[in-house]
Amino acid sequence: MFDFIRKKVATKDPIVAPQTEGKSLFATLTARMSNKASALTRGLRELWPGRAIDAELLEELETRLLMADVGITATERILEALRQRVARKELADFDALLSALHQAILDVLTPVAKPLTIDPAQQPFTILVVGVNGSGKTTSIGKLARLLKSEGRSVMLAAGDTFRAAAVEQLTVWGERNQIPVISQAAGADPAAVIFDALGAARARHFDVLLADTAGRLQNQSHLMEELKKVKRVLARVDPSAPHEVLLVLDASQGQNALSQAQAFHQALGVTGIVLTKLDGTAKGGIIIAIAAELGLPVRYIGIGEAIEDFGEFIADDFVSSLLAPSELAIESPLQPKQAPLA
Ligand SMILES: Nc1nc2c(ncn2[C@@H]2O[C@H](COP(=O)(O)OP(=O)(O)O)[C@@H](O)[C@H]2O)c(=O)[nH]1
Ligand SMILES: [Mg+2]
Repeated sequence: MFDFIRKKVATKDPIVAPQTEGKSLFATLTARMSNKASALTRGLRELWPGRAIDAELLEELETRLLMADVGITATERILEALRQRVARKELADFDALLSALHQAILDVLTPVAKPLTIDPAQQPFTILVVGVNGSGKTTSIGKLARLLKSEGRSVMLAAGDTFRAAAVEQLTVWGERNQIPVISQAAGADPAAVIFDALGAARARHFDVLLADTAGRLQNQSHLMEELKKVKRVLARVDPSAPHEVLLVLDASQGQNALSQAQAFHQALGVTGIVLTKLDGTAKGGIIIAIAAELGLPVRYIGIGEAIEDFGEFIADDFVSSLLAPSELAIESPLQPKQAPLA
């Protein structure tokens, strides 16, 4: 609990060393995810005291996977793997089932757990950030900028969401927090022009990375996709290899909706990487398994809260551990009875 408060206070100061990066990012995620009522395995062990792993238990698990938005394709793959192991009598007890489940999910996620590599030959390495309104684009840009800066790279931001004045302001605030330049124009300006100018400026000033923010909502979806395609074309005019990454930001709590967004953006723009945000606020983290099984797009980063350090690379094994963690690990949950200190 105090650890949690300390983290919250620390976020006021962006210069403070990251506290939730690497392993501990997933420890935080475990705590935040297992607060959610529909954790995949909650209560399952108690429902099955001393019983063999049978078809009924597998069916219950199947229902829970579907409810956690794992989707039909991935759920079938996972269940098939488990059924085979039950048939081979490899799963003697509940713990064996859990570790088989862990492995089966990992088999789906491992191929997509590909961190973003910034090619230094591409200068600036241009990342076009796309996604629907509210998915967490601007916030993720702020967090990613800090991560890249902490790795010693110079970063510039482009305020390509010109649809709302507040969007430019929000990005400017992230630029100030990270002490990095933001290229912007007035609201209503042509986003392609803003991002074109930014690429020119980042090139001239030898920046390592350019992160371009975009709008998530226009008159309708085809307007949005046309605008984003134009941004891509214009970038390629400055540098034929740009953008080097089309990073799609998805809100995990959107469940199956996130999957259809991924399909639409991928079809229009050729998405090369995914950021999955708001894993802290949902019991539906399973959507990433569905996306992995359906689209196979690389998952680069995850967002696990609003604070600047609540962000990091996607590590499949750690993610599965968070997803399957027993609820007792929900140490930060205010719903958990406080433990008396050991005297
Ligand atoms: N809980 C939580 N909130 C997030 C996360 N990422 C972004 N948000 C919040 O989601 C809201 C929308 O984010 P924003 O970056 O403005 O979305 P955009 O419209 O795609 O640019 C803001 O209130 C963010 O603080 C996350 O990983 N967890
Ligand atoms: Mg935004």
